[in-house]
Amino acid sequence: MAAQGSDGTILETTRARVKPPPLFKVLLLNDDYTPMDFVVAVLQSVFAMTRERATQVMLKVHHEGMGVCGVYPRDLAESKVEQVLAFARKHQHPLQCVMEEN
Ligand code: TYC
Repeated sequence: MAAQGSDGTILETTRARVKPPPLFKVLLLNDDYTPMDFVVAVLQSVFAMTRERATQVMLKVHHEGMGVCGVYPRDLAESKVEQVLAFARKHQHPLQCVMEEN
């Protein structure tokens, strides 16, 4: 908030608080049809994971139903989801990917 001083200067009476931008988790969902090695390849190419890390995440999704691929600002999360879905569609796999506010 601002107030006017007696000499006309503007005084800041409170500090401007700017919220940090919201972050979104990108989640991969399990299904019964997408091959495991395809999921590993997607995680490596879209999320820049090593083969070892991608295998861990894929197995977590396979056993637990979903898993976090990464946490990003909105635009980047939307782009990652689109890349995964486009790649899956292109290869006719039903792999699903969603984002959720953190
Ligand atoms: N459940 C799949 C299978 O047995 C593998 C899989 C893992 C699919 C992770 C999707 O997000 C996924 N072939």
